[in-house]
Amino acid sequence: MQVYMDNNATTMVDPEVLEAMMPFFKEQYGNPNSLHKFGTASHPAISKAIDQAYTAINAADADDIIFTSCATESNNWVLQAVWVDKILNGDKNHIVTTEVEHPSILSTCKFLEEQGVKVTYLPVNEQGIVEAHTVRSFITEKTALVSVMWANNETGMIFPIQEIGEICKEKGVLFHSDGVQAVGKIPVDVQAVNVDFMSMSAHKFHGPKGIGALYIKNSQALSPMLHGGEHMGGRRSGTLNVPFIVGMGKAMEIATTDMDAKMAKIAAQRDRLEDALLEAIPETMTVGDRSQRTPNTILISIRGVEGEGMLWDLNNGQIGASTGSACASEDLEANTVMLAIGADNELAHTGIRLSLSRFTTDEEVDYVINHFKDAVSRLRAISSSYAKVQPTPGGEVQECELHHH
Ligand code: C6P
Repeated sequence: MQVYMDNNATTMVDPEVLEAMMPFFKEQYGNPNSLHKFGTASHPAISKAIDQAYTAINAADADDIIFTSCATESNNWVLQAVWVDKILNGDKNHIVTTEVEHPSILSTCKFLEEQGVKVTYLPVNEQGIVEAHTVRSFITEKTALVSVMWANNETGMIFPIQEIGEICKEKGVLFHSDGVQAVGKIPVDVQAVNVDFMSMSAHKFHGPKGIGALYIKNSQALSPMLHGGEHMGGRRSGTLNVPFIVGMGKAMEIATTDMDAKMAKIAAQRDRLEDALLEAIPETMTVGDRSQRTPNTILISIRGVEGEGMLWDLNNGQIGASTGSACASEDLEANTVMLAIGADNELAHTGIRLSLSRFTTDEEVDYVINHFKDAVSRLRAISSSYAKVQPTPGGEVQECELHHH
């Protein structure tokens, strides 16, 4: 058996999505900007995809959705455009974000700091979220933008976006949210929340990789990052990637149809997996209250079991998981969110992220539970750090910093 439990890194393309995309590779491959029928033939499919996308997040208008190449582009675009529009060509100088954003936000913020922008990286609480009052206390008259993720990729924790949106509205500050890990997993209604911009990536909800979007409330002005032809109304140039746009629209429609039922099934599997691991393996904890997490995510920490070793053992057992975000997993660094929550360095090296999808089966969950238990026994038997925290006869087991659930 092979089990893929890294759906926060990317997901399988839904066969229905792939089927919808296929005609646009070989048959209707014209450039949608061409005036001949090869080009114009794809227009209805593009319009349909935009409709599917804006309906899925309850945007007010089809013009509020701009397709990009990925969420990394969407995130870069918002931050760099706000810098140009409100800081270089305005009287602001400050951006507020969090310590636990994806690198596409954090690295762009570092770049902007080098250009003279002041950036505040808000700390998270012990649950791994930024509280709304913390956001409020750091907004100044010079703040151009607040950028806070909707849900965290490593823990699945959902941020208080509604309240943060209210604060930004009251203070007259633009609000961007990286919605990559929220869209398709929890209800996202961009009109119910005061959000000016929201980033999305299709491959997180069973669409293809290499296509994303930016929601822009009321199509408000935002300098383009890619200059060129008049694609997407001049807002994002580059020949439209028709098959991928069609795939993203279809994937968003499927993901948000009967979402409650789909997510209830995933949450039940996730809860069963989490309960079984916590019960079977002593000195194990998961990060963040389950009720405040996206339904598919577990970040589990196993005292004395180094995350990289665990991944290697899981991989040998045909299980795909990660120690945190996929883009940080090559550098053997401690889990950034666990560090931000206050875990010590050793504990922050023990995090394993398991993320399920609607294609996860009960048999796969059973398989992971069994393999996980065996892997932990194997690795603890050779772990010097685990030996250190074993109870001595009559002694106490060392307490862990994070909560047990
Ligand atoms: N996170 C993870 O393993 P792209 O790569 O551009 O499609 O998506 C980037 C991105 C942006 N924001 C968040 C919150 C994300 O989780 C990701 C992708 C993957 O966690 C790969 S690093």
